[in-house]
Amino acid sequence: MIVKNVKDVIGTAQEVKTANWVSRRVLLQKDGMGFSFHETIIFPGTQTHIHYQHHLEAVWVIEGDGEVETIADGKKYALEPGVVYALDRHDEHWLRGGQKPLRVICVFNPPLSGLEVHDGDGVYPPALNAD
Ligand code: 9YT
Repeated sequence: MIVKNVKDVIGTAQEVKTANWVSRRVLLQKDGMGFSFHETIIFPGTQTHIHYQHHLEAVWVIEGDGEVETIADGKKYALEPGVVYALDRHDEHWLRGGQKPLRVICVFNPPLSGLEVHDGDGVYPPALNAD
């Protein structure tokens, strides 16, 4: 059995930071679960273009506030604790932080290897994720 604490990821290579968010990737491809499992904090007032063309992602909001907008239809969904969204169609979207840090738990299938950040099109590459 694998037992980890997110505190042990902070400050390591498994904590990936950008201008808009920090992601603590607690379970990764190397853990052999078939998914990766992250705690992510979206910074207030930020806007991130995301399009996971090679992954499915589910997101569970734990605290804070924000908004997700699907680009194909312009629909906006308020994010608050308890909300779950799943990008079951590789949905291209905007992710916006609100007034307070937005803390979410994310699952990626296939799993991330650990180092990924979004490219200019909001994509994580598949090449790092070959099992
Ligand atoms: C919710 C979301 O997609 N945030 C961007 C970062 C991502 N969750 C990650 O790499 O952990």
